Amino acid sequence: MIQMKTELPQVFESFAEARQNGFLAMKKIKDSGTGVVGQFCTYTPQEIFTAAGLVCVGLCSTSDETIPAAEKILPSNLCPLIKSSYGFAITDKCPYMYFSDLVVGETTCDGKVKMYELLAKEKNVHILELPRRQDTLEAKALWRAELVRLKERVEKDFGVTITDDNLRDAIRRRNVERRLLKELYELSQLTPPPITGLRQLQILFGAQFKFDWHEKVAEIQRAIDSIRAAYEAGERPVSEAAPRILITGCPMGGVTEKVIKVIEEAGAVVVAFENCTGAKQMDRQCREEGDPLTNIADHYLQIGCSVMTPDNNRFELLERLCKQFQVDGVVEMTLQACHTYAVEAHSIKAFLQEKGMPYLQLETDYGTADIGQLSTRAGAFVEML
Ligand code: BJ8
Repeated sequence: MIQMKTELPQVFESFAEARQNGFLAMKKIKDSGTGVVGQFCTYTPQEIFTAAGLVCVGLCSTSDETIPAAEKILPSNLCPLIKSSYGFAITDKCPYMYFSDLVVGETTCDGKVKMYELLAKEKNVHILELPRRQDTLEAKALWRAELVRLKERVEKDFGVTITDDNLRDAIRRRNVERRLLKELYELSQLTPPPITGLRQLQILFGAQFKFDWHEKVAEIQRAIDSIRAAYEAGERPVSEAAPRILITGCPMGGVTEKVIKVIEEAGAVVVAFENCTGAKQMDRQCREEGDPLTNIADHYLQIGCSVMTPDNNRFELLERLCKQFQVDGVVEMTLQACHTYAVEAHSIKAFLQEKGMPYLQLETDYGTADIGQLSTRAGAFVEML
């Protein structure tokens, strides 16, 4: 087991603490009269809400607490992320969902799209039509038009006007966050890395529940400084011999931290996250010069995800991160019944094997019953690296 000794500044709370503290902050935001937008997906262009003076919060749920309630309506053989998120909406158990004045979803996977139709009976929902192609002029034009439609909806619902200057400022702010979070996770390029994968995930996951931009960037900067200082002072929380793992696949956080735990308990260390909790969001900067809405549209449309066809950007990022972080093996986490990631896993495996990169796919759900089995498979994988 890898020991973590580095003293952690505030942004390094546990998942539960990060969400809990975020709830309190969200209550204050609502009390102050600020509007809140809930989002489910990395394709959601946060800059539009920031430009409108709104706060946006991630609604993807990460526990099985509300799945039984959701299964009264949704089929049980559906992705746990969808069931859990819907369950939190209908039971009012997620304060973020409860406080959201507008919920934005995209036409990503079929399960989410149909869930949003049901959610629209409970909440004020706006659906963005996300193209499945990233490289055609038609797809780019459709996506930009969808962002115009979203901007107009936000202006109408919240009684605000969003100017180009507002959008430019929002891009600049979000770029600062991306740059800092990237700087933070790139610390794990070091050998040995200065933090465990679990800690890295906690930072990346926790950062989304910091709603004051100035406080958030200051906290991330403090985190970077303290990790660097501890490392320079000789702290080595991870063994130099620990095999270096990259995580890809479905979004992670909350209960799925079990996947990181079994890998690190087997003696390896997770150095990079290619998935939506990690590099996928932070790797690129949004262009700041030129038409801001076109820049935002172009930026988000290029995110690699298995809902795209072809999904070249995911493969490109994966290959680049493997080299950059000197990865010894890739673990893909797929959630049960996530067809797009499960089918694409075949191509990812072939792609990596061609490059001589060991690969393991772990399918899981939001329960804890499979921890023993995950542990056995992760242990065998780490042993052969
Ligand atoms: S950009 S990964 S957040 S779509 S809900 S696809 S797990 S069956 S979350 Fe996603 Fe946006 Fe892509 Fe990221 Fe599968 Fe479940 Fe669908 Fe899911």
